[in-house]
Amino acid sequence: MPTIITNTTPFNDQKPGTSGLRKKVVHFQQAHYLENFVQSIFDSIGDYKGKTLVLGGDGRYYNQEAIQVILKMAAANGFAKVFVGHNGILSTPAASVIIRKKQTYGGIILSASHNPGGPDEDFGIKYNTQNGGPAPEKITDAIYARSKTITHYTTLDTETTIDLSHLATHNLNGMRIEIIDSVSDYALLMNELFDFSAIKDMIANGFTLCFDAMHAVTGPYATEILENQLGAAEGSVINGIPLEDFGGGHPDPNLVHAHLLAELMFSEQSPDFGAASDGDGDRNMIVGNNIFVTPSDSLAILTANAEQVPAYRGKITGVARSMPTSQASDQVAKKLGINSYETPTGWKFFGNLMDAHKVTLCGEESFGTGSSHIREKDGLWAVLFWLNILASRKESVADIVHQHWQEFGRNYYSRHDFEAIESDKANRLMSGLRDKVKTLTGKQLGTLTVSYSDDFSYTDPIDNSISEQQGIRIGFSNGSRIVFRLSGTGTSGATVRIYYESYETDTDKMNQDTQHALNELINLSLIISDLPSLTGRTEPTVIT
Ligand code: VG1
Ligand code: CO
Repeated sequence: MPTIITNTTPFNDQKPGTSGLRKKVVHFQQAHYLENFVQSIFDSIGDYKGKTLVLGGDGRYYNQEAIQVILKMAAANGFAKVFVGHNGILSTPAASVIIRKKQTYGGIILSASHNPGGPDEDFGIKYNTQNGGPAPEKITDAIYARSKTITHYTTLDTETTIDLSHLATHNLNGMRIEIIDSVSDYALLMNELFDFSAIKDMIANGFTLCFDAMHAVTGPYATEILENQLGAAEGSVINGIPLEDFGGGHPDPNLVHAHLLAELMFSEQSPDFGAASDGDGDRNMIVGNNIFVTPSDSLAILTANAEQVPAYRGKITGVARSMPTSQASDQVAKKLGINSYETPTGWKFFGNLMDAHKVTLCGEESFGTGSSHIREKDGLWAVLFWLNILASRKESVADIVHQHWQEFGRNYYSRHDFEAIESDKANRLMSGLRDKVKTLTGKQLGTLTVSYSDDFSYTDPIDNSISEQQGIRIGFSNGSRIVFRLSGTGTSGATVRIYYESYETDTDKMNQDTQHALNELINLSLIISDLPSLTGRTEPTVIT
């Protein structure tokens, strides 16, 4: 029988960040903490009684326990049905596929994405709505408000544990639970979008690849699609078994954290193509033999080559990028005569544009690319899009990238992260910048002239909602930019992110070292922000 639990401290004390609530596992393990947040979600999403939910996570530590808690609460709160991924596993994009395909009311995804996992590391929870995308700010704000005042939650008074390890159906106090295959609906959709037979032929003719699943959620998805369906040699997927602590690694697909793959791709033994994905499978890194493709370039290249892919041929209405993402995709949109949008960081801002058919492709500099096939970014989808282009153009990754720069110009791009900075110092840095940008426009800084400077504010073109203070932008008359913002996904201290971009159309200057090409902007950013004196740091923690 449903019971109501009262006196439920501790409450959530933090506004959910860029994608959901993320905290240390021990924080979630406090009595009532997870329950309070789940009840806050239920209390903020409208009339869910008798409806269906999707539930799964990236397999990190505490995934299984949290699923049992949520199932009992969903039953006690009156949901009719829950689809749960086999063994509790669902990648973020697969959850989005299933919400859309089964037309459920929404879904709960358990993940802290690229953050490390394990008893001393991070856990997270996010809610997706019936379009399959992250809840918009209106809902996340309501969840947060509720989580601060909640006084009770409803759950079942039972010790029952649902077996997640078999594909079966269960009845929990009148609610139906269906344990479903985590991979099949997703793999089927990928088959519909891409020319699998062309990719299969390319692989059969000797094309080699390496996919690093980083012991995170994409292992089973990549093994099924790349090895079983497309015929890549066994062992092409490395670190393919999901582990609760991701093998002790940081499941973030970049050259720093996926260093084994990076070393391979820049060695004599390099396969033709390399890729990696993150904790929950929504990010991707693309690497060719001796060449790393920046995520911003990747978005631009996919857009420029969409004609090569059956499902996208003649169907691209526009492309959207998050504000800190380089302007490479803007160049392509201009040439193709399609829409282009600049949104705040976080996938939730793309949902309205895709629902309204204003854009087809979306991307972020943080290794996120996706399309309107779902409402989340999608790591393996980006890998398959690249493989489809390679199969169709029959050129190498390096050739395709170099030709792209020749045609559209090259946007040198880098992000410098300063991690674990005391929050008050980081806030002081940002408020100082907020004041400074008011007077920078028109000023000469070194060899550069500031053409605009502001704290980015976004008005959603569909629902007119306004999101303010989304990052400091300083744009220069030659197309270069510096962007400053604070991370919304960390769990200890603050992370200051500084993004640099410069635009080069001179073909003789297109093969410089990136950090060298951005040197003037890097020095300037430290002067403008006073970062060294405010934080005591001079070197970033991570450069991507
Ligand atoms: C980071 C990225 C952002 C991305 C977000 C969620 O956010 O910069 O582009 O949308 O992570 O990605 P922040 O606020 O730390 O910069 V994921 O793969 O964690 O869903
Ligand atoms: Co992710």
